[in-house]
Amino acid sequence: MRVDVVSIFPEYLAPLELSLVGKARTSGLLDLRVHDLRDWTDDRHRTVDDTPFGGGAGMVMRPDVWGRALDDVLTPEAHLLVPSPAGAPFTQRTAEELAGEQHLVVACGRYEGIDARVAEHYAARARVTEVSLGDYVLNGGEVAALVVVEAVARLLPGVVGNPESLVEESHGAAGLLEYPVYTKPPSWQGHDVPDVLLSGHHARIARWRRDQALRRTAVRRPDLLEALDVARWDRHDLEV
Ligand code: 6GU
Repeated sequence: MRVDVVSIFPEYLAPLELSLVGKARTSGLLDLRVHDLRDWTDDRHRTVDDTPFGGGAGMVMRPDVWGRALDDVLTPEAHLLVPSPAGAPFTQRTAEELAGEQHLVVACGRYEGIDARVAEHYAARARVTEVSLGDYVLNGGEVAALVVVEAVARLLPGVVGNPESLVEESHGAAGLLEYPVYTKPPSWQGHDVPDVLLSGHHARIARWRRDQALRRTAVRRPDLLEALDVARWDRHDLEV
């Protein structure tokens, strides 16, 4: 997969050289290129923003600068992602869909955002999706670019060593939060690992994990439980 990230702070994307994503790049599974938006400015001050029409606080990123950048970076296959607190929620489902793309371009806005004509203009030429990480405000799209690239890259074949790690996780196929996990030592600071996990009883362990996942989800994310397919519940799920 090819990914281009355009930002006025390309150094913000440095963590993508580390860990699994870094390895995916050096092994050739991920062709990730980070660009400085100011390379497409044409004035001495390398200006990327201006005051908003209609008034108000803050600055808006200029469409002409973004236009030159995106004309250079977009390919006919590209899917353009624009991080924004006003975007559609970025979920595991979004990551799964994007993992099937050949080319992603992430346009990181700063200030009050990018002139709205940019998304409108490129929607005629490419798929354009505005994505939000959640209901809070960040200073710009760079952190979202980190999130999107990591969430998508780990779904590419060969990036995660053991593909089984991908199936049983929070927000995975079951639609539940993950159950709690434990390792050695069996007793630490007076806290003991639940006996069932030391029992070697695989069916009981699976039952316990399912119950824990359900309880956690009911307490922390009741919205996820409501969205669950009732047909996939079993009799034991409904016991208290
Ligand atoms: Cl994608 N961008 C910004 N600036 N703020 C956000 C966000 C994105 N998602 C949540 N808050």
